[in-house]
Amino acid sequence: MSRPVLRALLLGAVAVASAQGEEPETTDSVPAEAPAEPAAASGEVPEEQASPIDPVLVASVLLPLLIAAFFLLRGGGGSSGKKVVLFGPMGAGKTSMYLHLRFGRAIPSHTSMQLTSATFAPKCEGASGSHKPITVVDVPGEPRLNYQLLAELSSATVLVCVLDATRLPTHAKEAAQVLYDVLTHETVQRRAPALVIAANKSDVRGAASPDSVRATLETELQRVRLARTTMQDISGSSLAKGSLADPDGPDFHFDQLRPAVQVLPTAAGEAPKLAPLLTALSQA
Ligand SMILES: Nc1nc2c(ncn2[C@@H]2O[C@H](COP(=O)(O)OP(=O)(O)OP(=O)(O)O)[C@@H](O)[C@H]2O)c(=O)[nH]1
Ligand SMILES: [Mg+2]
Repeated sequence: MSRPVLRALLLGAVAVASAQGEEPETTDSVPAEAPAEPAAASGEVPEEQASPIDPVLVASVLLPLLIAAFFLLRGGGGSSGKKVVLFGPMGAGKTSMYLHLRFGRAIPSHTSMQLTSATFAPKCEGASGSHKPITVVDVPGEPRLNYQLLAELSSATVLVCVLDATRLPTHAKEAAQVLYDVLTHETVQRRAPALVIAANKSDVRGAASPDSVRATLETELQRVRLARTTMQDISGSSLAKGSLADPDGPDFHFDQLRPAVQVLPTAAGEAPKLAPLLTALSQA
């Protein structure tokens, strides 16, 4: 994100500098019929021949721009600009995941009633490579707070839909509702951020496999699609051809989405089972 800002700052600096270097044609021009200045008659150098650049003005404009550019080049924003948004049904393990990535260990959590966000270098024992700072947003699963999720979409780089793989039938239904809202959102269709499905609580015996999570979610998303598009037909809304919101398209499958969707088994409390998620986040 810093590159366009930096480019804008430097262009601004160049524009200011060149504007200061230009001849002040409009303000100082003298009409052809104007009488000659007395100074010219007396042989003195005319005032307007001197440089029109005011060094103090130029310095006062350029200095703040150059300082800002310096800090941006150093990465003074403290973040690579990557923003990861954790969302999904209540009790799936989003806050547990957020806390583990932030503090590097399992920390007990309970239902969230407000969004949490911070920029940090994620910690996860056993995850390979160094991890640059990223912004992680933990959105509560409470459906009444869905508007908070939608507000995050326009700046998200990676969307992580977390669900409880030990409660697949319920969680797939709930996740499909929110995934439909996300995938049909205008900004997501336009920007196409990466999507990861975290089949969480894979440490528990009987947790559904990633393949099963993928297939169940696809079925539920197709159901939500049919229900919602029928409602849209009744309300007369226009439908984007070929998108998830288009009921005439083929049955929904994640492999219709670009970039490719990953479904990963995770366990928020166990570093080795969180490491693949961190790898996916750093590659996205
Ligand atoms: N066994 C197991 N339990 C987990 C895991 N992740 C979270 N939990 C537990 O599941 C419960 C809910 O976890 P949270 O992280 O609070 O869930 P959440 O998704 O943030 O829920 P909301 O804030 O309500 O949306 C807590 O008791 C966690 O300890 C996991 O991977 N394995
Ligand atoms: Mg939470």
